[in-house]
Amino acid sequence: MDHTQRKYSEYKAWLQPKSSLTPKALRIRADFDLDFIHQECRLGLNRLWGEIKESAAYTLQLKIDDGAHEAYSLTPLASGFEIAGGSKRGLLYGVYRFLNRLATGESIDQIHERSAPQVDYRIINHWDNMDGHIERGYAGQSFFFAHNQFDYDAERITDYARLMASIGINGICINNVNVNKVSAGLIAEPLLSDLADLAALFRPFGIRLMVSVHFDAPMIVGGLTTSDPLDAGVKEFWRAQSAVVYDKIPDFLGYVVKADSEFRGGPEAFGRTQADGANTIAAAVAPFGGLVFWRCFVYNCQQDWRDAQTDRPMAAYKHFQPLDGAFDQNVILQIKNGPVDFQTREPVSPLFSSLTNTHEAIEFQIAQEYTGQQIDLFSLAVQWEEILTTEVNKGKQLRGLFGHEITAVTAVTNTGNNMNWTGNTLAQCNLYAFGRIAWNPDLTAKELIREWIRITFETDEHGSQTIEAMLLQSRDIYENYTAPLGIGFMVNPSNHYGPNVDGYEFSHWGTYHRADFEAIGVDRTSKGTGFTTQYPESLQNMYDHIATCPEELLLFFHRVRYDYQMKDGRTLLQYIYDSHFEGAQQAEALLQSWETLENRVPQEAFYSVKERLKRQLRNAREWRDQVNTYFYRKSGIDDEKGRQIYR
Ligand code: GCV
Repeated sequence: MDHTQRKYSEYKAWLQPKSSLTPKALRIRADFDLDFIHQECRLGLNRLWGEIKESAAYTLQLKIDDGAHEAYSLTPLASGFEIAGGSKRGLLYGVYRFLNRLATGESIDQIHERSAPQVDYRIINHWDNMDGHIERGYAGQSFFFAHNQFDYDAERITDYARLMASIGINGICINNVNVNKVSAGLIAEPLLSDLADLAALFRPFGIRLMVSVHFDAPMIVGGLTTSDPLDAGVKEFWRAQSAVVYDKIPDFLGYVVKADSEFRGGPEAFGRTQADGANTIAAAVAPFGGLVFWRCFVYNCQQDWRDAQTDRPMAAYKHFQPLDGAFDQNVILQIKNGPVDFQTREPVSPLFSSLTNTHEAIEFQIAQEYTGQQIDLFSLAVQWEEILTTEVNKGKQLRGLFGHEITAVTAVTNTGNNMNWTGNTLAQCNLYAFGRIAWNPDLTAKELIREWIRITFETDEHGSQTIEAMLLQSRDIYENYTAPLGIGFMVNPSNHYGPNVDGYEFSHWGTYHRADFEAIGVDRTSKGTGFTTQYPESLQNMYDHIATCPEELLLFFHRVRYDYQMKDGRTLLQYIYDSHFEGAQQAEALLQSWETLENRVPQEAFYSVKERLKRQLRNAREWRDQVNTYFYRKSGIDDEKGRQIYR
């Protein structure tokens, strides 16, 4: 990347210079041994205010106090300001938070905050392959790898590390969970030394690296004839190889493992349990304080569509719930937020309410695989707020498990080597929001979106209100024109963008809507596949009964006739027609709103977002017409309002 690119405003993301702020003359003083943080603070103030004017009359004091490890406090004093952290990392977070609050336009003396994260591990997962291609990547190629080796620009990595640390991220897994023969070698030389060099760039920012490992590494890397986790040679391989890794990178965070999933090897291939597999690897990293993030995305991806008994959302619970309590202390089960796969609308995975003796990580997807691929606008903060405030047990919300059962928050990132990191500049908001909710799940979508707009753009009232309204509505709009009421999928197979109502209907992936001439959906109640029985009783009852099931999840839980009367009196079919017509209209309104922002946001961002909103509109119309025509052809029932449905 050349230096002219770094000048683009979108590259700076939420760490923007500001011309409208009033600088304050001050002197920064730091305790002994805080040079790096001092330098970050100075750099940040210079960015916001221009060159700092020194004044002995006002002191910005940076210090370590006796607070919790990652906690910080921001306190205005009589003639100065104090940023304190429970450790260097806590102090660094305090400095970034202070700078971000200044960037929103707050004056120093209004800034008063004490904060500590609710979970210890806040992690970004890259699905970067070593050939440079990113699985489900919508923002270019990897900025870590190319041509099956490390290939990065150290300055960009430093900028990335700062961006991530500024929102509280403390762990990054750099490679795809679908590990291949090349990336399996990341835990051995010669790649390991390169990994150590990369880890050194992240270290000052308090970010520890992880890699995804291949379950069959004992065979691929170690040359053994088995990967059976109970085999003595296999255990020794993991122990010895991990010792080599930790010798090179003492603060290495650990491994992510996708096993027995989508054609990956795993313990079940050897007649062993998920716990046998996870514990063998965990035992190898335990002496070094390492962790194993063991993914629960385990299901039969070779299902016969004729088989109506097997119900994919039930799979993770079936594999893992019976093993509650059987995992070692340094194993964290990494569970996708929903039981299927990052759809526009799903219930919360029943594993969260049913594992009580196991460390859990919730896995979100910032990459918009099924939610518009960073072309269509989709504010994930809105979706995450709903997920986090969903009741999971006896009135307790999912976010109430943070810091207890849930000890880590992870997400598949939406970044790549595009100059603006995320392809769509507005998708930076999702990355920002992720870090912030991982730190504090009580933040609302509205707060997060506002904060992001204020630190990212220097625009007028109309500009910020327009962007805020667009982002806040974006999730409902996308949902309106795509698959209705939690039914999911209906996307083009493989690339997962654009409509294809029956695209997955006769495939082996276990994702069926089973629409016929009078009804649609899978009965997942206790009288159907039994999926609802995986929830605590009160939730089971709520989901079981069509009258109490949240309407937005109607087609996730129930098989419903097209003439079923919705709460507002419309039939299900009419609801589908209406929401699709409305969604396409709303997509048009998004474009019109954005067009009013010319000269109110940086030019590159204006044109690139506009281009994407045009593509979104084409996509929305295609979804509207394909979905409406599909249901018209199935049901033979006209739209009550006589709008155009193609025959
Ligand atoms: C990395 C979905 C995606 C896959 C992904 C998988 C996973 O199936 O389509 O690309 O693989 O999830 O989360 O492991």
